[in-house]
Amino acid sequence: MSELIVTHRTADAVESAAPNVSGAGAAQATTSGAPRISVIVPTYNEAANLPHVFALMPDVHEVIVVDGRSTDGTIETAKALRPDVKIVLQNRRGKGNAMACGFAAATGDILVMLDADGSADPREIPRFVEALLAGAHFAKGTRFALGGGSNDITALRRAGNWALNTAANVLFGTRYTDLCYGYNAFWATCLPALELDPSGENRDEKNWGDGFEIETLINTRIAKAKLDIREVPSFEFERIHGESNLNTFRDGFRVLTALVAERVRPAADVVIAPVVPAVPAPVAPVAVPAQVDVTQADVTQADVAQVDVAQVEADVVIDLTALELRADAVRMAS
Ligand SMILES: Nc1nc2c(ncn2[C@@H]2O[C@H](COP(=O)(O)OP(=O)(O)OP(=O)(O)O)[C@@H](O)[C@H]2O)c(=O)[nH]1
Ligand SMILES: [Mg+2]
Repeated sequence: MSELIVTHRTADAVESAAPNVSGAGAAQATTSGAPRISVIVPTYNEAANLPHVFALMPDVHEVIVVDGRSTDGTIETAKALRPDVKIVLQNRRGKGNAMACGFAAATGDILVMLDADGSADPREIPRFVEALLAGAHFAKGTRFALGGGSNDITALRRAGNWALNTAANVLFGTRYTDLCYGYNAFWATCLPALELDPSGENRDEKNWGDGFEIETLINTRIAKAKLDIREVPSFEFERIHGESNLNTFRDGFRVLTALVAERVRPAADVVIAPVVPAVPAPVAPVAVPAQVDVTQADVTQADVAQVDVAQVEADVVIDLTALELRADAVRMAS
């Protein structure tokens, strides 16, 4: 299982002070207790790649596969690999529509966007969660920061991404380094600011926003809502099996169009409450070794209740399930 280096405890629930907050999940900016993580995985003929992707998945609240009428047994493979997987059938075409349908079906506090082709490493999920627990609304993956990288991107796509990224930063006052990268995570409370529309009858076509421009729509709408954005270094691997669905010029043009359209489109009429960074609660100190590896099997609530979080916070390596136990213990202690 992947490990999460805990530097922050989950925040207590906070009520939004904003009068015109609306939409699902808008009542509070963060969650009480350990956050539930929903991983949304869009799939179009990814049966051969799912064994690799699922094998690296950390312990999460739910994995949602949003399928776009695959013909290679993607859905059956997903169910066989992970009986608890949630399958969502998108109602139109395109990755953007798949993501909107997946977000709408998610029940977690944190939504993680994860490609199914083996290019995104699920073991990086804790990094994204950590940025969100530290106070970000939106944790944006980047291949162009220290610790990130790619062995998939071509020189042409790198140049195109750079140009579009620069345009986005000029138009929206952002400091993104990797506009066209789809590995991101955000608090579910931010969904109203994204104004995605997964409604409507089944149709074998795309609406505007249903294609690969989805990431640009999310990045720009998050910026327009003035939310807290933090970049997270990420390494992109080569697609393992199958063909890319992205067309460099056609989809690059959709991204450019999205930048212009979003610049003139007003921001969503919602206010998303700030994320309260997790802070340590006062508990009785105990002596702890400099480096403690904690696994789910090792941790009991009684153990956790005695730990001086402030003292060991930087040194404790703990997995996601243990984080949940710790949050319970903190609530019991306070
Ligand atoms: N449900 C659904 N998923 C899609 C659709 N198009 C692409 N995907 C998925 O979205 C993810 C990203 O698509 P890719 O084809 O890998 O495109 P990309 O990663 O942007 O481009 P590459 O760098 O060339 O791989 C993959 O998991 C695809 O299976 C679609 O129309 N519907
Ligand atoms: Mg890909």
